Amino acid sequence: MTAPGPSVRTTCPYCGVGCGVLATPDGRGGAAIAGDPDHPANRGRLCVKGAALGETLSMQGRLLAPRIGGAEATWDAALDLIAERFSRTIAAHGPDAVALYVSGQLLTEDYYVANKLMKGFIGSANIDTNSRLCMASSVAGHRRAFGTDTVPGQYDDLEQADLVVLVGTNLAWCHPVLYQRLMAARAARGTKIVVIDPRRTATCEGADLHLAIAPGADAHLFNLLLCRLFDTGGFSAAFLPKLTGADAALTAARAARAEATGLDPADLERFLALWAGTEKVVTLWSQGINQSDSGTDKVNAILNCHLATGRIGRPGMGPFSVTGQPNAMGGREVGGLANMLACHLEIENPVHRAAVQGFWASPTMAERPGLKSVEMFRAVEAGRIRALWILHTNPAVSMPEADRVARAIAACDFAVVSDVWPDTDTARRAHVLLPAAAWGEKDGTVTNSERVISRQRAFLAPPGQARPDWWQLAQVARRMGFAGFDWDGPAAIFAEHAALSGVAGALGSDFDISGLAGADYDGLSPVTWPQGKVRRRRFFADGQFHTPDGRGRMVPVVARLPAPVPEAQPFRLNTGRIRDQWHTMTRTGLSPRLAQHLGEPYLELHPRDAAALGLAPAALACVESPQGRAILRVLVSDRVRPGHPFAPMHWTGETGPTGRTNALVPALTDPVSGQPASKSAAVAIRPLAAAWHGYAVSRTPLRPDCAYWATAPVAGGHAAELACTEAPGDWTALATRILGAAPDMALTDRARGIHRFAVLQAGRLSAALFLSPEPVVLARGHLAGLLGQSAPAALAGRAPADLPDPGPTVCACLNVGLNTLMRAIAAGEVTTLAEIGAALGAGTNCGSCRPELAALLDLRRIAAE
Ligand SMILES: Nc1nc2c(c(=O)[nH]1)N[C@H]1C(S)=C(S)[C@@H](COP(=O)(O)OP(=O)(O)OC[C@H]3O[C@@H](n4cnc5c(=O)[nH]c(N)nc54)[C@H](O)[C@@H]3O)O[C@H]1N2
Ligand SMILES: Nc1nc2c(c(=O)[nH]1)N[C@H]1C(S)=C(S)[C@@H](COP(=O)(O)OP(=O)(O)OC[C@H]3O[C@@H](n4cnc5c(=O)[nH]c(N)nc54)[C@H](O)[C@@H]3O)O[C@H]1N2
Ligand code: SF4
Ligand SMILES: [Mo]
Repeated sequence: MTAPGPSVRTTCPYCGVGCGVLATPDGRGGAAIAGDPDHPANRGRLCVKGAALGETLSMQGRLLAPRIGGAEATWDAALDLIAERFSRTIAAHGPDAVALYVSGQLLTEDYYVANKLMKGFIGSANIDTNSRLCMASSVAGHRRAFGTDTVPGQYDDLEQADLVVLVGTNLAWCHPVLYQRLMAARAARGTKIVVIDPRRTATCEGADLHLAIAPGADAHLFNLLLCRLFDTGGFSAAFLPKLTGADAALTAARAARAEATGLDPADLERFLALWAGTEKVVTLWSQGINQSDSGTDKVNAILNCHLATGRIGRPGMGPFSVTGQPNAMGGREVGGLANMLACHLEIENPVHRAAVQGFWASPTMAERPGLKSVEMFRAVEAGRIRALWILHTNPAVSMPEADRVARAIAACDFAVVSDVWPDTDTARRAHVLLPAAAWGEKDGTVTNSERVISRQRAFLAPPGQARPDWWQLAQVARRMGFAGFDWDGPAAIFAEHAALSGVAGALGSDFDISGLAGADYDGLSPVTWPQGKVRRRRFFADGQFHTPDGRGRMVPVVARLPAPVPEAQPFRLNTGRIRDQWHTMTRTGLSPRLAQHLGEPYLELHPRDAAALGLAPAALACVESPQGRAILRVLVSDRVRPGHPFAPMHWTGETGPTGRTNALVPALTDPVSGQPASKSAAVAIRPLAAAWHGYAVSRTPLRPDCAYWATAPVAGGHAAELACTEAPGDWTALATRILGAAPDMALTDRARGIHRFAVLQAGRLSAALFLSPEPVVLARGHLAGLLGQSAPAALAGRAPADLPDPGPTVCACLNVGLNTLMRAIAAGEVTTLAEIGAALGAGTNCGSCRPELAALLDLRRIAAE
């Protein structure tokens, strides 16, 4: 254990904003977390997830040693076995019979080693990454337009712009600190903000205009914009000579239809006029554009507008694809996608291949792109890939057709998983499990959305035998007999990567950080690339692109709409993120504070759909597609469009086995990028005929194995929501099974069909269960708070009269609940954000909940009108 120490400067392990964090170890395995005031991304700010990092450093349940076939093993035994099985498979079936599936959360150094091993030494490009599910369409769009995968701009462009268009992005929840910077700029200089999203998200609270676009119609919208720009003389006479393809792009754009966007003509007109009439415009997007079966075309439809007007690479203007994961950008730099090489070089280019092979002094070099993630897991299923190593990602949850992917992993001849937990849905299916050092225990670098490279630094010792991912990969490479994998630490790997980027820079690559090859790695301050012969903050204002003729390419985009939903699955399911959870919840899922915001897998459904389906608020819906099935809690809300419900992607076999959204999502991919369309699964919805609903709390983990269940951490224990379609013969036996112990107290209200049970230990409440024929209404926070208390009054299930139920948490930092806020608003005690902050504290710390607070005030205002 590390002694209480001085603060360590590191970088947040969550989103691509890449905030600097100051971590101060407490000497007991934990650390105090604060924003780094000197980091250029956040200047001391953190969002609620970043602020709660200290609560997620738990060691409980960590994978502490390698496991082979479920039994603990030594590192030597595990690494020898992997090397032997990989070598044997390659000898018998060729290099394409093995694969690595990696992650945009790996550090650049880990990623570099994985890519070098696979492409240069195994000689296959069967290395793909979860960035395929995330950024692939933007990468492909950038490469088509710019000749290279380059994000032209910087975060301060958002602060200098007069118009910021947020398309297919819920920035307020997914890139909260960047959103706060934008809101501050708006307050200071009146930036106009347009949000384009079929849903009315929290991001819309700070917008001047929300375009609730028909799902998938974005290319129509931006093609209409391109036409408007041309027709009003908006194409730049100075910039057009630097481009090719303008005529073809315009011709294709002429086919766009205003009706396809589903927008009110006046709103559409307002948007077109605003964009056309504002020089300083940033168009920022993420998964609402990328995750589509025509995502690459949508990206190019946006890029075309910025290219045609020359609004690119100058302060306050440009197209901006924000990365999701903390090192999605670093992964693109090392060439971690199956169709890239290294340092933005191209795998199909023989000169590029020869240069990289020469630098690596490697025996071979992959000559063609490898399998992209969906194809990769299909090849695993078909037995064409016989040895698979998954690092730092949880595809059994996050891939489309997730049930099928889970089965493929389980059936693979030899599956290795490197993770920090042994029980993830993916790890549970592996033959060999390798314990990885987690955030805070390892060193390396990450690159954020604006191309700033920052250090992650260790401030805790890795537990047990956990080792960093780069070390695991290098050890296997050495045991396979490969030279060039004997680094003594991440600094040496970074230096090699930087040196290789110099070779790439000489071949014309924009990614050149050779100036950092000899840098003081330990002391490295956040730095923007490129850092080679060229050093600059923005790209392309000069009209110099990385295409063969040096000109930027406008790509003709024929706007398509997603295929209509079939009659049998009449709803189009949109999926995505919630404010306080990260992906498959393996870290954020540990924090009671973060579980309070939205604690259960849910289906956001328009009131009209809910009424037609006979689904009341808080009922359970059974959602089905040809791929699979999920049961979700109904949240009735007019924030979604009719026919287009939304469900979060986060719940897993561990936290809510029937709430796994990707069980429903088909593996429909973009033909150019291979990125799956994760936002438009055709589904059928019907009410789940639940015989009873339940709510349980327990000091020990709950795995109740009911038709529907989902767990969440609470202070001092665990909670679970439950439901079943059949009434049990014996309620006490049911309670015993769910709580893992026979109840000491039981209370039955036969008239209402309500059963209450409590398990006591030494007179203190150790578990409780409420069962009811209707969704359980009780003060959950109050009940969970009684765990460990000597008050069996818990069975009342109601907060005492002098202690009003605060309701679901809105402000997670200061723990202010919805009921508390609504009471104060209804009483007229607070009428503005500032007054809420002053009276209740809500919204005054990280600010992530400010859009929701503003929405509550709006509700009140609308009700009063
Ligand atoms: N809290 C939190 N933050 C995160 C993450 C997390 O797990 N939790 N993950 C990080 C990662 S890896 C990523 S990639 C980013 C993702 O960040 P975002 O892309 O902002 O997040 P999503 O919720 O996936 O989707 C964004 C929006 O796209 C909208 N959308 C769906 N279909 C369409 C469409 O056809 N057109 C348009 N215009 N919009 C559409 C959805 O309604 C949704 O609001 O977030 C990062 N930040
Ligand atoms: N339906 C739907 N599906 C989606 C999306 C969507 O919007 N809708 N979004 C997609 C996107 S954009 C993304 S990025 C993916 C994300 O999906 P995943 O990458 O699958 O999700 P994570 O939960 O981030 O998985 C990270 C894993 O790494 C483990 N881990 C943590 N630290 C370490 C470490 O240091 N080393 C190692 N080896 N392991 C570690 C964690 O415990 C966890 O199991 O999901 C995609 N799937
Ligand atoms: S915005 Fe929040 S999650 Fe993203 S890097 Fe910053 S603190 Fe971390
Ligand atoms: Mo992502």
